[in-house]
Amino acid sequence: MSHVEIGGLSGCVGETVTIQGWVTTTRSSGKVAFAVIRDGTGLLQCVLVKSQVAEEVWDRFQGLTQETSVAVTGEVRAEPRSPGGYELGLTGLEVIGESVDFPISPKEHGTAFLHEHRHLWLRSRRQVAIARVRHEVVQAIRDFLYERGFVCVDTPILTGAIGEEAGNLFSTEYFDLGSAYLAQTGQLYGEAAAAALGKIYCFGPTFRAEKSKTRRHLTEFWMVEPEVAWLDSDGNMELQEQFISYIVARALDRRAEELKELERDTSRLESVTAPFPRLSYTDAIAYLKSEGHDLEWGADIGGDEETVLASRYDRPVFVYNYPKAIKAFYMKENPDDPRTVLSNDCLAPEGYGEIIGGSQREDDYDRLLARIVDYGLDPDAYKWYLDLRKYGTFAHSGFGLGVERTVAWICGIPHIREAIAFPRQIHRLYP
Ligand code: NSS
Repeated sequence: MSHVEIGGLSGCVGETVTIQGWVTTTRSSGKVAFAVIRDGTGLLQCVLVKSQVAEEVWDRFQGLTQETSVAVTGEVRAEPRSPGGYELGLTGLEVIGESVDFPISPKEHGTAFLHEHRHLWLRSRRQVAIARVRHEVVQAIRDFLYERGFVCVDTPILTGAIGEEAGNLFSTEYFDLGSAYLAQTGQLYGEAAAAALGKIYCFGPTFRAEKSKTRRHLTEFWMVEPEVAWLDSDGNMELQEQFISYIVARALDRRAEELKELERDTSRLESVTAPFPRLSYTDAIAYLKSEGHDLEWGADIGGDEETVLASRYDRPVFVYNYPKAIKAFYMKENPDDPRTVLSNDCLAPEGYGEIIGGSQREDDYDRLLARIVDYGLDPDAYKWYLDLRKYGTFAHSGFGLGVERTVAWICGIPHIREAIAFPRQIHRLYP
């Protein structure tokens, strides 16, 4: 007799094994009883025949409730009609931990209630499916970059200067050195590392004190940020479309079961292949105006407008070369139109909006210094960053892909907060 995982039962048909897990559902006819057990690797139906087991095992079985943790022993049988394809002819049952009145029953619960019980809600089938898709996305990100020779460089979370914009910083006291900020991005450090290693990426949690309560915003989210020396803005978009296509293909290939559990229309993902359509900001504004949207050149493109633009295509679309005034200080001025910068957003279809922001970086010392001053930032805090333009400046570009937005899109879930195990939002710090 041995302890095995449900996911590993294929080699155990005919053997007697013990499985440890949690009870999801039970039913009994009086003579035969069933329980579905899950252990994180799969689901297993256990069958118990009253006349064939000791009385105390039968009685204990009748007392099982949702989420009781158990060790079940029995013979493994192939059973194509069962979830997972196997069944356990139960002969032994040990209750490890009771579960009285588990708060999340199969009936419908409100969103607020579910989020209050996020630590338990994670066990539900949909949430498990989302977690597995997320895991695949993260692994695909790392594999793609590894295969292409990118070096992972971990950048600091406590930082001394603003990375992205002043409006949504979290700050904390830092000993005698004044304020430290939780990183909004690892990019600036990534640029330094790109000068050492050529192609790098950083991948970690990033923080934005977003006051907005939209379905696309978290205050803590995970971002992967590749940074590449000697790459221009066009090459940057090519890298992005290959990256996204690879991630989506991996999820389709390896997480088909989970996407089915989530009832995702995967035909909408199958069309996600490079190249992606490209639309200049100027053309995007012209199109939106022609569709009756009330916005002028220079305005930011909001979530609703992103949805309108993206819904024209069956795959993500790039909007490139935004006005300088609405973008971050580090983006390179467009030599063909100095009102704009060499930047791009990548908008996912089906209303998911911006999943990537990227740009070519300003590589001229004087221009960058002027931008830093223009944005009201303290040049002293960026002395090290300016050094990158002083000692062997180099054309370089990079981008940041938001993991939760990407996962929400691939899973087809309406709100980003289910794409991370414990979401942090303006009104949520518990659990
Ligand atoms: O602000 S970004 O557009 N760009 C950067 O941070 C650059 N420093 C990236 C770079 O070039 N290395 O954010 C990038 C992505 C954006 O497209 C979203 O997918 C995601 O990060 N993002 C967010 N996800 C969830 N919640 C919030 N608040 C959020 N903000 C950005």
